[in-house]
Amino acid sequence: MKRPVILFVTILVLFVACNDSHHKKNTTVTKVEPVAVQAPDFNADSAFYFVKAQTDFGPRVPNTEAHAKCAQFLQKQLEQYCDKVTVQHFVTHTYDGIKINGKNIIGSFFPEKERRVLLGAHWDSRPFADHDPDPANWNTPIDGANDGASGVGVLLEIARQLKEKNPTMGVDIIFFDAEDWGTPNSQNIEGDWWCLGSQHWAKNPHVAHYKADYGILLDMVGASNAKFMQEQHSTQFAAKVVNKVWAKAYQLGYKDYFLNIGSHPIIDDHYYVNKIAKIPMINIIHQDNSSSTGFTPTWHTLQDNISNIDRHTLYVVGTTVMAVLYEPM
Ligand code: AHN
Ligand code: ZN
Repeated sequence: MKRPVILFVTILVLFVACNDSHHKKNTTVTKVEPVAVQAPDFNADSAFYFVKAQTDFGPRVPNTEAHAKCAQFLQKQLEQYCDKVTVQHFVTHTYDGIKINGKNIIGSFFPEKERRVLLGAHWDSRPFADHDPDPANWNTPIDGANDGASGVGVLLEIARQLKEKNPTMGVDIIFFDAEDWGTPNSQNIEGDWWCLGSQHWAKNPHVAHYKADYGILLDMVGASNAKFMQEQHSTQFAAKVVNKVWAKAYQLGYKDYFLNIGSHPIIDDHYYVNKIAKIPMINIIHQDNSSSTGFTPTWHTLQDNISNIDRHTLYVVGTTVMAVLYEPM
């Protein structure tokens, strides 16, 4: 080689070597820093598919064929992802005297571990659209895309992710049945008629002496621009869990969804889990103080269908819950 070429090659080798050592140094520095376990990426399309798969069965009203078929679907999905699946059958009756066959469907990761988190949503849908603007629909069952299916869809996607990348603690995903056969506003009937599945489970957990460190319930987590306020029973029973989840959402940039304001108490599945099973469980629920029902305008109407589900809201909720699961307890 001629001298200028040798010089050029020498410079090039030196440059590459220097650059490489610089690179290595950087890598080493990153490695010694304490790195939090990275949560896997929540897939919003997959979650949306899980919501639609449920509404495609039609309204999941207890004692109907759609309800039975959807139960099979949910059980099969959880069997693909979880270490153990338990289907808890129960018989109860509704405020209007109908005997129903209910199923709480539970998927567990690491059932042997003592430190656990309980995640829940209800999988049934309301038998009557009693808040529909058209009175002709007041006895028609609803799809419950948001009211029911959205929470279940997010949790199925979380189950799929947990199988791929195990968390350190045990996790139980519970799909409560018969949440939504509660008394219509128009009728003044006393009694605990909402949340029949969670009431049954709280009195008879699927595992004797079941305990969990904390719980998170998802209810109506699929509408566009959803607003999650700090629901009063959640802060009353599980303030630490509320703070943990809202802080994580803030850190992830979701302050427009998770508002730092309190809101009125809701009787929902988490209420009975707190009250009866004594597990501190919060409710991530979309409340809307500008509407007369306290919920979205589609609540308990025929408009609660798949066309009103927004993938991004599913993503925000799923990403937040998973980030909480993958951070140290
Ligand atoms: C009451 O209206 C008392 N509870 C609402 C719980 C609920 C119904 N969540 C979804 N649908
Ligand atoms: Zn409902």
